[in-house]
Amino acid sequence: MGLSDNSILLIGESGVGKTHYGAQLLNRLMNGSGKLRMDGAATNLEPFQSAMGRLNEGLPADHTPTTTYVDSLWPISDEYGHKAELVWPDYGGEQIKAMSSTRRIPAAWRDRVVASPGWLLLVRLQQTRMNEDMFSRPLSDITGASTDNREVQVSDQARLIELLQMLIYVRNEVSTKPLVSPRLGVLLSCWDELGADEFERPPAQVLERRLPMFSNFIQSNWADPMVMGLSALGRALTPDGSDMDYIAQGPEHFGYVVLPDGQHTSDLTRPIQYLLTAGTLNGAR
Ligand SMILES: Nc1nc2c(ncn2[C@@H]2O[C@H](COP(=O)(O)OP(=O)(O)OP(=O)(O)O)[C@@H](O)[C@H]2O)c(=O)[nH]1
Ligand SMILES: [Mg+2]
Repeated sequence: MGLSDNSILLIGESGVGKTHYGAQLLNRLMNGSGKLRMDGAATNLEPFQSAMGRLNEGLPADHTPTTTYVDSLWPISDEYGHKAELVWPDYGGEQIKAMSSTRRIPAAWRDRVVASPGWLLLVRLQQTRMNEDMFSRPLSDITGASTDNREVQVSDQARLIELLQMLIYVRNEVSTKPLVSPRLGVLLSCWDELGADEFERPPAQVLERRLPMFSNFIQSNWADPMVMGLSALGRALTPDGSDMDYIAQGPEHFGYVVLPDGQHTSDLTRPIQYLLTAGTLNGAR
């Protein structure tokens, strides 16, 4: 069995929170209070360690350089002693946007897409625009509104759908039935940025409200897509001044995951546990 059997393909454009989640997740794994914990020596921790250092000072970490790609190897085990080797990447999110806009997938990415049994897509709703299109208004309203030479942009929902379609295509999944493999998880990141009316809702409902076309796409193409919420930090941090609570209590006391039923838990390992459960972790093979 290759290591890649337990890799998670973490997919997220720039600024969605990949690095901060990685740092907080690593911290939780090492503290061992969640469903999954570190079980052995992890390697390639540099990108996350520097982010953890910043969080310890109550400050946010930096944007990851565009060309960076690092795979960190984390040997983990669950509460029943099942072991897995998690391959957790950190990279500049522009690589994802470039794939969408050029419709080209670099060879290294292609291998990851083909090999990984689980895809975890991070979407930050605050960063996605809901364009007016024929799904939100009658077509006649829209075509009447603006006229000549308008720049046509693909909506954020359409871009996310195209991205997943490209990845499915590369993987050569030709079945007409909803996909069972790869498993798909959608994590709505920076959940703390949502308004009070959405904060307590189940994540799948929020996704359906905000990105209805994308939500339909994943529900009809995957047999059992997971949708969860994530606030890796629990609140916003700013580079202008240290968050004193972070310094006093430590970053491990902040951050939560919103489970499919809308419940909040401080166990940041839950989305990973969920994605791996159908694979090797529970001894299915
Ligand atoms: N409010 C809030 N902000 C967050 C959270 N997680 C990350 N952020 C902020 O979101 C911004 C982007 O987070 P990163 O983790 O750097 O995003 P990334 O996906 O690694 O981005 P690239 O490195 O550019 O690919 C940073 O300014 C963080 O402070 C969160 O849970 N809540
Ligand atoms: Mg980053």
